[in-house]
Amino acid sequence: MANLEAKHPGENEYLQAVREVLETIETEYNKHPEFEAAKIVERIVEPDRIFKFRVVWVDDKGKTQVNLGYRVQYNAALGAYKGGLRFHPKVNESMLKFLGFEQIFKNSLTMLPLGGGKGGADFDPVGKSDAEIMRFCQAFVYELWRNIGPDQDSPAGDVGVGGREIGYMYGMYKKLAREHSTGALTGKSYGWGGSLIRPEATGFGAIYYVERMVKEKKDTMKGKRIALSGFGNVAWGAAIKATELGAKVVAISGPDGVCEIEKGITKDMIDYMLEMRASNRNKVEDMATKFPKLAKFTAGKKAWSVKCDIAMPCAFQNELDEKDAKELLKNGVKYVAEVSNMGCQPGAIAAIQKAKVPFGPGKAVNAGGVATSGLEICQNAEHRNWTAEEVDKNLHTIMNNIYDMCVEHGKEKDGSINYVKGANIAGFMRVAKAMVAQGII
Ligand code: 2IT
Repeated sequence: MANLEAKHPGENEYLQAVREVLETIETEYNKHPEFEAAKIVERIVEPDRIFKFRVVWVDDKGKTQVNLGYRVQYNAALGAYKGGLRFHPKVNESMLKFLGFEQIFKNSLTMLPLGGGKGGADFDPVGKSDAEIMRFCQAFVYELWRNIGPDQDSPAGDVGVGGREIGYMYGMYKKLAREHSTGALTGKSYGWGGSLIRPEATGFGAIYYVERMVKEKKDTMKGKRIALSGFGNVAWGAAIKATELGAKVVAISGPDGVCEIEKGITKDMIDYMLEMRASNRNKVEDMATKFPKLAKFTAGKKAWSVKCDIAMPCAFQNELDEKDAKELLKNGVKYVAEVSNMGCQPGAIAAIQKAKVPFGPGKAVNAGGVATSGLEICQNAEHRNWTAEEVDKNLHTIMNNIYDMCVEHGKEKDGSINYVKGANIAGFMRVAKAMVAQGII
């Protein structure tokens, strides 16, 4: 860590993600002299390569705009690079390196042949018109297309990139590459290469994992109060499945504040989340404006201020801090599951674990998204569409398997389960063994 800090000063998100993994795998790692001999840790913490490029486009007023685009190809021991694209004004190399690093282990946990990667741009979709989004996406792919492909690197969505953006990028990719029906990008819409259930997959997978955490305590999802942060694709999928299982989503949030939904979110409200995202306004207050009798908006508050049994950060890294964790614990939270990548700060995780409240880490809980991207690539390769039931069944099996691996590697002497340690060790071992077997490259 000292070497890395000296080499990459100020890359805080990246250093945070690496530290968490190294701390939890250390004991297990030291049992394997072959890892040390092949310098697996020193190799795995550095990306294979990073593409960094200028993206130039013209806005609706005819003005030239310049952004920075990136693709971090992190580790290909298990397969072609795979991971989302994030469009957000705060995107920088450190953020994408942390996300790419996490993606290696997450993809490993799915047991699919997926390497780790991530990318994006410092482009802010908030307030942009549809035409501006299209021009930006086209300009982004114009630069990146030679470095992606189903057997090379397959991007998908992340914060700020959903079905619409993938559509524009895929259209441009096909035009340039003259390739069709490919898994060069995933998260495509159904009908032209997309997989059913991919939009729901991150949220569904997260709830499948949480259901196992709840069952582990001989408890039930029925009637549980769930607080979700955000109102994007991930929170949307989680809200659908949680409601289906009889739980009550009592809070969603946005950068502007929180909407408290005392009676639990309804189907109409879940559907409206999609419109809120498509509007590019990024305001959760819109839910309370549309459903004034059901949702109460409070400006400046987080979802964690609402009393809940299960807290699920679904928005952005480091969104839940130690103070939030203490507030949740004071209000009797029973389970915390990170759905955003690195959604909880280290102090928050420590406080939750110290209180013996089960804590599920993002790289395990949210792996259903990339897993279903992997299933989309399978469908593209065999020129076939699976039914929603087939995809969902595969997703559920993968999430159960991930849960089992986390328990196997995370069981402590006192019988409690350290899901963070379990996920990191299980994810790491598969990659490390593959790297040793494939030689010094
Ligand atoms: O963080 C993630 O796993 C994603 N944004 C999805 C990546 C993917 O390739 O589906």
